[in-house]
Amino acid sequence: MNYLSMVRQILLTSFFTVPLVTLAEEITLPALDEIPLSSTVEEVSTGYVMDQAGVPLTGSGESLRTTIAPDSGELLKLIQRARTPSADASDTPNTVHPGRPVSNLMAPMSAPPQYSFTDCYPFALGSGNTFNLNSAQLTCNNTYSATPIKLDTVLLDQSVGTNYDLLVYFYNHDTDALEFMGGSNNSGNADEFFSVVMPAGNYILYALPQAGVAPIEFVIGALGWSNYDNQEANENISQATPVNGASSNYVIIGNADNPNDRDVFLYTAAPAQNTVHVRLNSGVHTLQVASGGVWVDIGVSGSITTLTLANPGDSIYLRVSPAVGTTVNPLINYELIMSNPSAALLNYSVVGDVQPGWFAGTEVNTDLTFNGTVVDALGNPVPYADDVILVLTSEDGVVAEVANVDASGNYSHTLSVPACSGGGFTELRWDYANSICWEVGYHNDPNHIYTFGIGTVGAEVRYHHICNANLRPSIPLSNCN
Ligand SMILES: [Ca+2]
Ligand SMILES: [Ca+2]
Ligand SMILES: [Ca+2]
Repeated sequence: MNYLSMVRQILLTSFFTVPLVTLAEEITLPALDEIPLSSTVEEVSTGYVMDQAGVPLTGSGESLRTTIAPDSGELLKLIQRARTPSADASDTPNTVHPGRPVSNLMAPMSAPPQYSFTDCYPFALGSGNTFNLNSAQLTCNNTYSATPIKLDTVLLDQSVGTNYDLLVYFYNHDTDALEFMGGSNNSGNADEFFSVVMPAGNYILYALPQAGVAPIEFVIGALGWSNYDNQEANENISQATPVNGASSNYVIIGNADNPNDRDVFLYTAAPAQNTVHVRLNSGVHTLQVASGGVWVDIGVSGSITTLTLANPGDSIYLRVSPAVGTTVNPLINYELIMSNPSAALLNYSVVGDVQPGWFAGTEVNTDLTFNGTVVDALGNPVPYADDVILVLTSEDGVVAEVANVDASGNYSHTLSVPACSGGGFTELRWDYANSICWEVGYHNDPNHIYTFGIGTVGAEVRYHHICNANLRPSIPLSNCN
């Protein structure tokens, strides 16, 4: 299909927030036939997610089927500029200067060349092109970035009866290939949004007509962001980053690269798992879960929330957004944990602070240290598990603490034993390491108990509380016991 023959009248107004650099070379793009669309919006389950008490999580948030809402200042500015044209470029933006050198001195030395494209209308990042057409026809739009960016593309304000879709391509300056990056194909005249991380270079945005009755009006344009995290782009459920509870547990470090940024994750539970532990650490981000067709806020930052799925192996969408009322700073990271529950402790040890090997059993003066790794039912480490309970008892009371578990599921946590008080008794103990006899003073009950486990579960184990020890070098091994 040669779409050029379809062009009858185009009234184009292009708005530049920064001047376009000199165009070094004009490229003729290949004809577009049967363009693949891969960005259909997924239908999310309308099932409910339950909290720990089994109560469905519900809220009055926005519907899941909307993509990013144009609610940021940046997008609103873009739309506003497009709505209030100040000049009429009248189909003349493609001035060709073959052979002229690139003069983009602001770009790094390694920046790819910037091109113009035959019958393609340029726009600067942060702006867009406004079209008013007499017939439904494909329009080509191009822009450029000297560095890799996350590109937020939009196709907005389609007139009644118009249905255009948005297609985004990267022009590969090394291979001359036009690489399809994705797009958006909402029905009717609904706005189209598509975000994608782009290499440095030239970007082509097509507005592809599906229906239209003159006058056909719409705006197409893009914003660019440099401070994106390695999870991008994942702005909505159709672009969700997949994570699989059967494979691993997750600690995601991310940021909000702009006020529109939404980081959406599709978590699929392992086949036998019907609970998911989630935790967001951040003072400037909000965590939500899709439940019953809306986004529902989850809990307090820094604490684990247990979500109960309707069925084992179900999938849920989780979304991190800039918190309402905060100023977006891409340099402030959040930490999102998604994991199976704790199921077992591996490689554990309990170590007293009396040199091991001196005496029989676990002997403690003031400190007892618990070590180990928390794993889920599949044997994967559970990051930041909050349910490893350590308990010890003595005549002076019970000490119970929750172990501090790190991102790798490991813990090394020391409990302080209540100091010796009241009565006691002494025994002679041979120190095999140093071949010498000690007179050891024990707390009056020699059989103190420690337990450890997940939740309150734990085997009872004895330890011996040493209050003091004095050398008795004159007593031989035969008498030292
Ligand atoms: Ca559409
Ligand atoms: Ca992000
Ligand atoms: Ca995102």
